[in-house]
Amino acid sequence: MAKLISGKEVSARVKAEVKAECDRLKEKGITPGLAVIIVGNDPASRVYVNNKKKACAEVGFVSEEYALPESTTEEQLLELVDELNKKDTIHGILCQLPLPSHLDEKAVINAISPEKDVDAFHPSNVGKIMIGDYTFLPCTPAGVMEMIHFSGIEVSGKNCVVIGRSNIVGKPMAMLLLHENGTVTICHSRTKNLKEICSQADILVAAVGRPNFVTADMVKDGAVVLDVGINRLKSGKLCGDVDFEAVEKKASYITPVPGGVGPMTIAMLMKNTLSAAKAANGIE
Ligand code: L34
Repeated sequence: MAKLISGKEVSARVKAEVKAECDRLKEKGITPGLAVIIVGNDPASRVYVNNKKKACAEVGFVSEEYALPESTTEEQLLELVDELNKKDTIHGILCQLPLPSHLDEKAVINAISPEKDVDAFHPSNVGKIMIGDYTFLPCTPAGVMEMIHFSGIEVSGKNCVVIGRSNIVGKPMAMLLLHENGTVTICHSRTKNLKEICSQADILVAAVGRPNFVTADMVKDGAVVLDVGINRLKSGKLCGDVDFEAVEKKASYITPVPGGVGPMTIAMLMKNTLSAAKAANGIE
């Protein structure tokens, strides 16, 4: 039976560290500030943004929410980003994705000042990650790495398989595992022999966006299984990409959904915002 890696527990530890550092910054008169932009009425985005605001309050940051209507034009959105880029009290800017389809996500990401890009989605931050010289790590992959470290799991020399190749999760996830000397394979919708490749994995990361995609026959005995998926079933129930009940019987470690990678994403966002506030004030 696998050990559960609790995102609730690990994220609480990360947030406690961030809070302690935030308290020290406040003694110097600095309060980290995060601006969160949300466009339209996506109910999942609403939940995630609320959780981000709650985390800011927990660690002592100021958060500003910019909730824009579905009808917002690209020009209006870029204007807001520009304003926030110039605002001294704001150290991190995040535009919650996905955006309504008439808005160009790339244009918005490119407009955010790389110093305030706490998602690490800007091409200049993506490039820095590629060469292993970074200020910010993208929150979800960084959260997965934090769970691996917390559990004392060694990545070096391990077969790591990432299912999914998105810019937000799959690609940077593979890069972070590679930086720790994992032997990394990225699988995607065109991959042949998916089951064979996955069942060789010592560390398996699922970021597909399909409920129960990873079944027990795809998992090696004793593998570490990290589930990035958050799928909403018709019943309203949340589930990951992994068939949890069957896979937990084979894996050595597994992350749950909810209460797994999701809370870690938010904790790492707090960590990035703290780093941005420190950098903006010439600290470290
Ligand atoms: N710009 N867009 C930007 N940055 C991000 O880092 C994100 N992401 C993803 C979607 N769009 C984004 C998030 O914030 C996914 N994501 C995210 C954040 C928080 C949670 C899940 C995904 C989360 O709090 N999950 C809870 C359950 C929440 C619920 O009840 O729905 C959990 O326990 O998994």
